Amino acid sequence: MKKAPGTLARTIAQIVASTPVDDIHTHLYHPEFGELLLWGIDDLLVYHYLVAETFRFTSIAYDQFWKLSKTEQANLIWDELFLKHSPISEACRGVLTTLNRLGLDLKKRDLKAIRNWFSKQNAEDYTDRCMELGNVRTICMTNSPFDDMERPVWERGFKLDSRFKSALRIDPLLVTWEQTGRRLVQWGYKVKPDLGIKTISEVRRFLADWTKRMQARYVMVSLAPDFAYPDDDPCAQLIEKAVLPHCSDFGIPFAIMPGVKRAVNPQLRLAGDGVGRSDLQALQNLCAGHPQNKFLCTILSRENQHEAAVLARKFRNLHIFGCWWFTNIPYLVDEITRMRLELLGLSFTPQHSDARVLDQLIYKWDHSRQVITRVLIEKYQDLEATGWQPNSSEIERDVSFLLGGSFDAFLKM
Ligand code: RAT
Ligand code: ZN
Repeated sequence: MKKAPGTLARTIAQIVASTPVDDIHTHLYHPEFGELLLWGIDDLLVYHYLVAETFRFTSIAYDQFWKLSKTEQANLIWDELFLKHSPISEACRGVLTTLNRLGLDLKKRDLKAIRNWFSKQNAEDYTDRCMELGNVRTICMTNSPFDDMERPVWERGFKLDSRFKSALRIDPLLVTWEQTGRRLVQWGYKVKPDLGIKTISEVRRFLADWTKRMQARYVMVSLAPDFAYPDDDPCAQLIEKAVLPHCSDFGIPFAIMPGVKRAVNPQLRLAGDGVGRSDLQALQNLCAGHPQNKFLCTILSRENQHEAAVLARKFRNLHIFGCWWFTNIPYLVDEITRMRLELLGLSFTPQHSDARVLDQLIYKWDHSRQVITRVLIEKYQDLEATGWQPNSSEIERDVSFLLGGSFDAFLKM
């Protein structure tokens, strides 16, 4: 029997909305981590994406802004981005989607009343609420032994809630080896600047200790656009001699995130990073030269997206994920997801939230699901036009593969 027009689209929309997602890269923490877990209206407003946007409208000196309290910064951001201009950017819209889905009244534009509502929430229950509203099943944290607030929590030990997964972040180890080597010495690892055999084995001991302590699902680094591999610099040498053997020993992927130009404008602090096009020859060399290793990759520049998807066609030890940071805007999520589906079928992970503030789970997933739905409707309609009729259990299977299953299968591969 022929389906009524619109049925397929409705089925897909309903399935995407109701399928829980495994969020594979965030900057969120379990409430056990105390102040490291950010949530609530002021943290939503001082999100570094919004800080960068605010400086486009105000002439306040950078120093003066940083001297303000969090509430004062939030007030200024609310004023400039929400009251004096319409909050059209993706990051602004995100705050509104979040508040709206929480049931707050936006018509009054009353920041005080919103703050008042948040003051009645507590971190544990609010975590459940945000995960429920975002329909998020698991949250993968970004865990750094180099973070002085985070390290003691791991050293003390705690029982991790099974909804929270961890990933070991090692930027300082690879990007600023000299300083980091000195820290490793302080922590009892016998390393020297030269990267000789003894040093490499101590770096591996460090990676093993932290992978075990965190039960890390993968090891992760963000890299500058000029990252080259192979190379003589400490970053490439450490990857080759310590990180890759470590990952293959533990059977976990190495996630590389190329394309970030750190501190393009240092006065903006966390908001001051930029983007550049990467030479993906390095990624090709990694995948081709280390077939026993698995690589996860998300790339910051739009210009690299097509080449990355083609590389994933060539190397099954490469799993492409997410529309990262500056590419997480509906316009580019649409383009990138469409292109990846056309080149890779379902063998990638379309999105991660990169949420830094718990509440952002709501909007990041709401907005991403909207785009994924739109693209999938078109793709399944194209199938239908050939006479192949996708049924709802097949669509459910596919969507759950996209929202975490494909990543899981890659981890188990
Ligand atoms: O998206 C972000 O919040 C960035 O500041 C970065 O944290 C980025 O996602 C990263 O993981 O380096
Ligand atoms: Zn991130």
